[in-house]
Amino acid sequence: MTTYAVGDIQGCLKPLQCLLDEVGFNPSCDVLWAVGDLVNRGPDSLNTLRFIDNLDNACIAVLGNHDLHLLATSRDASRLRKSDTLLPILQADDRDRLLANLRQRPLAHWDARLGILMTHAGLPPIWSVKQTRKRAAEVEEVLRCDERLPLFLDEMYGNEPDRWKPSLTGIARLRCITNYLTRMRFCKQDGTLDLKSKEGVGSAPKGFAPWFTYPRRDPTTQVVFGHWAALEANTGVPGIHALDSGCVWGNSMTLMNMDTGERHQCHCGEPT
Ligand SMILES: [Mn+2]
Repeated sequence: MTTYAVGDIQGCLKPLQCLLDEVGFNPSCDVLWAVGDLVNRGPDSLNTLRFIDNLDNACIAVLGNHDLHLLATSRDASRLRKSDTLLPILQADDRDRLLANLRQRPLAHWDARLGILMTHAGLPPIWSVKQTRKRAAEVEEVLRCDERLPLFLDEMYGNEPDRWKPSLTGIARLRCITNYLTRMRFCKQDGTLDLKSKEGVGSAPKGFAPWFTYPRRDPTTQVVFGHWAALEANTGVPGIHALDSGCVWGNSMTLMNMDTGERHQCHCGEPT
């Protein structure tokens, strides 16, 4: 049994299948982790979602900001933006099943055997792994609750509050947790988020730094994450594994063997 992790797929099904073929992925004994943003911007989000669902227990995917955006557009299609490529999912015969399965997925996945935490954006330096899992579970509970989901989807957008406080309540608390786990890139030592800058580590606003450059609460814990294509799948920090290599932007997709650390890249999605 081998555990693999793949970066942001964003509807790029062909490179994903190419990588799985390359390593001889066997769903009856191997496991694929996906760091979230399964869908959007890329060419085939609908079949990507079907493919991931069909892997069943052989795939563990955490939710990214684009996956949450899909859930929000399914409630109100006027939220679709010009650059979104989500319409085929919303119009598919099996949309209800696909969206119901997506809602069940976690925001954080912890593997005690490997000592690795996976979230879409990373591990907030102000939180321990235990706190991160607990706070992720607060949002997961709402995603799975028919009564509470609509309000969350209506109110989840926004950059405020930009700093975690344990005293936060209600929708502000849920939005803040969601932003840390699905949108974080740069933050301050006290956890204050900057959610506007998207470029590489050199583009940090004054007083901010990439989240992974701060000492972490659990130094022996490894982290695997995506979301930040400008890092080109490299943080320079041992044990902090960035996997988004910007496949959807015409670059390669990255698959990592989490047991050996070996990385594979597929260039078949690149324009020829
Ligand atoms: Mn993302």
